[in-house]
Amino acid sequence: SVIAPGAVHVPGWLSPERQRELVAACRAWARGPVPLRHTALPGGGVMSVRTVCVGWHWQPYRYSRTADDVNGARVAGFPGWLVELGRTALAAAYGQGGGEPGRGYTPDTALINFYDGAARMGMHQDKEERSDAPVVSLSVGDSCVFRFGNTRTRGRPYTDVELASGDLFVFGGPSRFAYHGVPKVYPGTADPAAGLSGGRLNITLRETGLTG
Ligand code: MD3
Ligand code: FE
Repeated sequence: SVIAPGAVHVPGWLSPERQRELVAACRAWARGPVPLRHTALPGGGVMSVRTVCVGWHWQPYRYSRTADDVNGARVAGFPGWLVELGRTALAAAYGQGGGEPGRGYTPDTALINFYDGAARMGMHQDKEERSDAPVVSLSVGDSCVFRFGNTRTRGRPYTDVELASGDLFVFGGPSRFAYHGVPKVYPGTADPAAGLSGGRLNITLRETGLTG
């Protein structure tokens, strides 16, 4: 369903098999070359979510190829099957045109966030990318409240949407630079078939617009 212009929610898009494959891939990335960890913030705090990146490493507030704020290692390469998954997701949300005729979607980074029952993500915009290509979000495991706001302030007006295991959400066009966050996770709501024993996994695919 369309939540706002360019923001499309497709509940249950990932099959249980696809969810298990994603969980397995994320487990492997979480072990290295850069480990899953709480991202350190410039003010001295840490995010409650744990994150690992593929393709490009995100740290507040830039992308690099090496995880200079973690262990200095070069991040894992972005696999071709994840590009294909991104394109299929875009087609499912926007239709076969992909929303942007004449231009292929080629995500080159994935941010993988793991939420335990207490983890949250405050309202923020994603502005580090040098591209206005859509962001593809895939959820696995426990359900959560996803808060989708506006492009001007982190406060109201916003819309709360429940995201469950297997859901696809695409944010393009005017929604690409909207404030958004995750104010609550519902522990114990995951479908065991997804292969996660607890918590919530969110994978976002993006085009950084960077080269090198
Ligand atoms: C709307 N992640 O990684 S996914 C993030 O569930 C992030 O882990 C949340 O916000 C999560 O930056 C929300 C949905 C999402 C992701 C990126 C967006 C919505 C977005 C970028 C622009 C607009
Ligand atoms: Fe975000």
